[in-house]
Formats: sequence, structure tokens, C-alpha cells
Amino acid sequence: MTDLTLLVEDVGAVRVLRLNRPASLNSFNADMVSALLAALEGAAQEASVRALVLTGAGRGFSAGQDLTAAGVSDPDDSGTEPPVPDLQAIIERMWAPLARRIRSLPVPVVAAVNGVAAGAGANLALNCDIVLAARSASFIQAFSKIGLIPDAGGTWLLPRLVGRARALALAMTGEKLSAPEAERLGLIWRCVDDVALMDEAVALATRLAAMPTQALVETRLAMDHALLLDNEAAVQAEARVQGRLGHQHDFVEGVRAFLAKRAPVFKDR
Ligand code: T3D
Repeated sequence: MTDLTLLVEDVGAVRVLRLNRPASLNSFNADMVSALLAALEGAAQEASVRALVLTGAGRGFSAGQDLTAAGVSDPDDSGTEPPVPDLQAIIERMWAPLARRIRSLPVPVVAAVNGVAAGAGANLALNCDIVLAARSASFIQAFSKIGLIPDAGGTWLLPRLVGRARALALAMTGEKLSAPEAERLGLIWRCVDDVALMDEAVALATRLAAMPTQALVETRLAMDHALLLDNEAAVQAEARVQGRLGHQHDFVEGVRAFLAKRAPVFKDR
């Protein structure tokens, strides 16, 4: 399936979604939000999809909100100020659902950050389970430069990924962080040579696709949830999740395959 603003391709059990507005560094207008939400929903519904890669076309991953479509315009000739956009409504319609859907997908999600990732574009990538980036890519919490705070889950994610001191400095200064530096700080998993990015991302997603999907997704949910719990509550929550997973085919298959010294065939999703 091809949409003007989003390219969709399947590589085996891996669905690759490519943001496709390269002239504006894949900044998001309403069409691209709708296309991405629909594609995420499609991937969630299709049992043959066992992992997802999110990347961008051209030299950028995403520059966040398309500022030409942000609803801000100049005063008219008489100096009358036009109405300002309702940002709360925009966030609730666009960025919150996108971030939420990525974090709740029933399959693992790999971001392949091919170039600059700015504003909510950066934070969409950081919502993915594993973030790979091209060595030449960069991350910018651009919000402060236009009088905003990090959104698309940025206020929750950034301190958890890199700690409060670095999170505040990145968000307040809006400084560009290179991919190697992002890796060093723990903002992302790894950066790789530019030419190798897509091969590495698809190979990683293919590996994840062959693994027990439910366990991977429950790992994401349990870790995110555990951040809100004390140790005892987290240990108890682990027991409940293991209790559920223990009734699944993939657990029995994994143990049987180990004991039989054969490769497991996982199929739960
Ligand atoms: O407003 C709301 O709805 C609230 C929601 C907010 C969520 C957010 O994401 S807020 C943050 C929005 N994003 C930004 O502020 C980033 C703006 N872009 C930049 O700062 C720079 O473009 C970059 C640092 C990302 C890259 O710089 P550079 O020098 O590599 O590229 P460039 O020349 O600035 O951009 C290339 C083209 O993309 C250029 O168009 P042109 O001149 O070739 O026709 C530029 O205008 C366009 N572009 C880049 N970012 C955006 C954009 N067009 C629209 N919206 C953008 N966000």
C-alpha cells in the first residue's frame, strides 16, 4: 500500500513505515498523522506483522509539527491579530494518539532514525522500543525555540532515558545532539553507519519478529509500569505477568525447544 505521505512495505514479517514528506524533512501535517495512525492500526490488526520499523524518506527522520500548518499567521493589514490555534486540541488529536499507539502496539517497534529528528518527530522516535540511528543523524528538542515544552511524551521519556539534568538541558537549550552523543548518553540504543541503517534496522526487526511477541510487548509494558512502582509492587506485577505468559504456547515451545536442542517456533502474538 502506498500513501502520498507514508510509504508502507513488508519485508517478511516486518512492516516498514516510511514518513514521506521529504521536502519539509517529514514534518507532520494532518494527512501524515492520519496515514500513520491508520498504518499503525493496520499493523496492530494484521497477525502476519510481527515487528515494525519506523523511518523517514530523504535526509530527515521528522522535523515534528509542520509549522506551515500550525495555524499561526501574521496580522492583517490593519494590524488585527488572527486567532491562535488551540494547541491542547492539536496535541490531543495528533501527538498524544501517535505516541500512545506506538507504545501500545502488540509488536516490537524499531525506529531507524535516518537524519534529523526534531520536536515531536524526535519524541516519536524515542517512543519506539529500540532506536537505531544513522551516524549522521541528530536529535533536537526544538520546542523551547518556539515557546513550547516537549510533547509526544517527551516530558515522561527524556528524564527516564537520560536523567533529569540532561533532559532539562536538552529541552531548555534545544541544542542539536549528534547520534553518537545520543548513544553515549543512553538516549538511543545504537548508531550505525549511514549506509547500513536500513539493513541493520530490518535485520534487528526480523530477529525480534521471530521471538515470542507477547513476551517482548509485556516486557515494554512491565518496564514502563515498574517505573511507577516500588520494588515489592514490581516483583508482584512480574509474577502476575509471568503467570499469564506461562499459559501461552510460546513459553511451552521455548522450553521444549531448549530441551530438545532445536530452534523454537514462536507464534503467539
Ligand atoms: O504547533 C503545534 O501544533 C504544537 C505541536 C508541536 C510539536 C512540535 O513538533 S514543535 C517543534 C516543531 N519543529 C521545529 O520547530 C523544527 C523546525 N525545523 C528546524 O529547526 C530545522 O528545519 C531543522 C533543525 C530540523 C533542520 O535544519 P536544516 O538546516 O537541516 O534544514 P532546513 O533548511 O531548516 O529545512 C529544510 C526544509 O524543511 C525547509 O524548507 P525549504 O526552505 O527548503 O522550502 C524548511 O522550512 C522545512 N522544514 C523544516 N522543519 C519544518 C519545515 N517545514 C515545516 N515545518 C517544520 N517543522
